[in-house]
Amino acid sequence: MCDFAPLKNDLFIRAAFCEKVERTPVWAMRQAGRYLKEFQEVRAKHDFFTVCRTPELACEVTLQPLRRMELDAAIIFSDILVIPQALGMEVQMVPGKGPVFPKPLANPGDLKTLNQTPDVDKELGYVFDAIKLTRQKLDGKVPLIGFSGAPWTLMAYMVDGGSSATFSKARSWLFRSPNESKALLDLLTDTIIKYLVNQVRAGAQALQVFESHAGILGSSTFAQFSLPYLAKIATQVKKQLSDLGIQRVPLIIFAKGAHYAIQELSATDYDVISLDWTMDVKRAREICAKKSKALQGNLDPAMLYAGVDEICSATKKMVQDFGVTGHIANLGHGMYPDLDPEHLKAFVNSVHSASEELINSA
Ligand code: 1CP
Repeated sequence: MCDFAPLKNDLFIRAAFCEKVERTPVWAMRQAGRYLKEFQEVRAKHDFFTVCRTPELACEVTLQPLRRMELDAAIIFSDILVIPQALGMEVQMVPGKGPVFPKPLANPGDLKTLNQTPDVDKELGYVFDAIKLTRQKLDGKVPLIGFSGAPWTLMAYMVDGGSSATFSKARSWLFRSPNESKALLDLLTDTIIKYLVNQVRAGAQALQVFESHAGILGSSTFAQFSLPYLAKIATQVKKQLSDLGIQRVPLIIFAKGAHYAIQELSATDYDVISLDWTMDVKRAREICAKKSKALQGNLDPAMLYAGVDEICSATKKMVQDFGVTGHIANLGHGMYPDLDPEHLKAFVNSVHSASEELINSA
């Protein structure tokens, strides 16, 4: 591992491990992205995956939101779909449409077209290089988060071939071809474990796993096709990092829409359970406090369309609902492209002021 500057602001790490903080740390999913005009300027010159694959560009867009506001963490700029690419699939990012797979997995027979033994260091080395460069440039300002898509969410894109409201093709696999689905989920899980461990070896100081499409699975389908893989990722990443003698890093799970699984998720090795805005904070707190898990979230991103005064009062209420121990403030999902950066800034500043007020009044 490289030598990097010590952390000047470790609020995020302390909150993730439920340690004492002097204010609540805050960051936003998709804090780098299209709502920033400086990001759009980079994107006007370079294709989406060129930005991901060029460490100087990925580093630059990672740092852009930190120049505008007092965020307590950075997240490396990349995409969850770099894993299907590493397994040999083509993915295009079509402006206005999102990700498109020209040749999705049409039937389970297509599994044999995937690279079963991907060389993660070779195929995804550009992500590790971007992480190293960004750690250097951050110079200890805030921690750098690495991430991956979760197996089910990646399978959903690989089978449906792009965004979908229902991911009905991928869901049909789960019921018509459960064994082949599990073979695909196993391949993804093993690849994700290597990918996340190597992100930490490169310099990532926390990891988030995005199960963005948990909500379209029912609780028993989730229990069969998502949870075991999520659990294995956390256990194995922790074990392998410990075997390598690397200091523990917080692991965050964001299973969007998985209301029914908060209890089960709190029994895995993740340190932080990330809530979307539809989830009940009080209930999640009760469940997770028993397991000493921290929570992340969960302001409705659409709240940032409101005026600054409304944003401040909603944020204050959110900070009070979660309490100041074991809470990382975030939105309940990513920033939308047409949100005003100044409104995100109002959210960030309100988290800081409301949590300081709460701590000082205690
Ligand atoms: O043309 C563009 O610039 C595309 C916009 C864009 C951006 C800015 C995409 C396409 N991906 C990203 C970056 C990205 N994606 C990050 C960057 C780091 C940061 O948070 O600042 C991260 C963490 C992701 C993760 C990601 N990609 C997820 C999980 C988070 C979530 O939103 O649930 C998912 C589902 C994707 C797939 C994807 N990539 C891009 C889009 C528009 C989508 C979503 C497609 C869909 O809605 O189904």
